[in-house]
Amino acid sequence: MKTERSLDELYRDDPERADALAFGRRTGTSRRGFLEGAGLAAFGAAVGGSVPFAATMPGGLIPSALAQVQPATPAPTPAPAAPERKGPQLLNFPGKDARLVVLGERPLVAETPESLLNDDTTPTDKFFIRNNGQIPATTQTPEAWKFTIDGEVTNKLALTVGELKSKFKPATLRMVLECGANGRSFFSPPARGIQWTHGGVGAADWTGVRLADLLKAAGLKSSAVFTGNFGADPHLSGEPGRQALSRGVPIKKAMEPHNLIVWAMNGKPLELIHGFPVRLVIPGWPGSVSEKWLTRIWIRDKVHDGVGMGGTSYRVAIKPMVPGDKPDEKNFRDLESMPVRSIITSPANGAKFAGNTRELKLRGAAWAGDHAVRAVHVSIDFGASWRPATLAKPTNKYDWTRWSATVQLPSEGYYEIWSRATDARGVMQPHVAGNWNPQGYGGNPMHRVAVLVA
Ligand SMILES: Nc1nc2c(c(=O)[nH]1)N[C@H]1C(S)=C(S)[C@@H](COP(=O)(O)O)O[C@H]1N2
Ligand SMILES: [Mo]
Repeated sequence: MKTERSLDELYRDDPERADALAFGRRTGTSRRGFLEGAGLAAFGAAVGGSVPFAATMPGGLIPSALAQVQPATPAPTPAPAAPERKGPQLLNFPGKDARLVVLGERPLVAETPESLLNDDTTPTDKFFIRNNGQIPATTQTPEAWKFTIDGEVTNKLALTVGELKSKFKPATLRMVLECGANGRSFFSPPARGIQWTHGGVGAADWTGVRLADLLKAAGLKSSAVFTGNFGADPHLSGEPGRQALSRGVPIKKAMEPHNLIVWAMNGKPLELIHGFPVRLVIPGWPGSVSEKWLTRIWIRDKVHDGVGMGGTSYRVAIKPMVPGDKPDEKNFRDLESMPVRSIITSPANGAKFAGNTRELKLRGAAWAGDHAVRAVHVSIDFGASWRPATLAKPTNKYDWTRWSATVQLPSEGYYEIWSRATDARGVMQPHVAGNWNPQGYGGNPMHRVAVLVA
């Protein structure tokens, strides 16, 4: 086999052609689909080790070792002749870990590499950031910050944070907050928007008052249908009165006892970037319903129609659509519960181990929106065999499930570790992001990390 470029350059520039070279796919012939012969040698050279489970390595799948560096946005066409290797842009933000990856600068968006999510509770400095507008300036003392609950209520509430803290009973819960578009980068053809991998997620200890207690105090009328959540962040354009994001949930979801209006994250006052002085945390659903810098909850008599509702925003296809097709808006429904997902948080993708290593200890997390996690399985042979991981008990509903497993390696070489979670209903993570939709919601393929034992 003649390679004009190294296999990893080829994978970066033209994954399909690289797969064809490595896996011996030829136009018009049925491909073998497995790594053999010259392709195996070239692949081994590119990743720096032999592939013990080459016999079960499927074609058509970019090896994880070569798929690490993804451009933030789909490459422009035509591709430049000699693209320079661009690593991820790292975050430089006060109070934040400098290894977070910037996915957008205006508005500021950053995700957490999976290996930084190895703590049972995600430290605030490692927690992902998702803004849709500007970061508001808050000069007020938090206690004086006012928010209202109005609309279809019998007793409109206007509360300061001071009153919220003194008049209602607080609760602290460890709960997952996950961006609705987590996993978007795995869609093919690429979906529009911020290209999240698996890192738009974290599980923090949230302290606040139950939203249901406040809604009861406000007295919901029988006409109450939906919440409309509003925050103080100015729109990117700076136009006064224009919302950056204003989503909501049906009253039934709003009344669940885990929803909180929080002022503390991991035992400290909320950081400004996470919604200081108060935000909603409505777990299990797209993070966008957890309004930061909360100013108002407008109880609506119909489905809320704020910024980020309707169209194809935070919505998935009801009937599967042809990937890349123009959407028919009537074929969409709101994404409610987030899908089941697992991540491997140790070892990190690209980790190298001494050649005599024959046992690896794995750690990770799994969660499934409104559902519990029933099982997590891991594979080191490209999915030919799976073994169950040990699950730790979540601290409460909407906490993630931490998992661990030990795997034995037959020899040195290149391995991919795959993790796959199953929710309480028996729904499993797929190999690839399915149910394509233009803005890429619901993409939850298995997580894969590459390790080299050499
Ligand atoms: N006011 C306001 N609230 C918001 C947003 C926003 O842009 N403005 N972004 C939402 C989205 S899309 C997500 S995923 C979460 C992210 O919360 P974090 O930045 O604290 O991680 O906040 C949500 N709340
Ligand atoms: Mo989000």
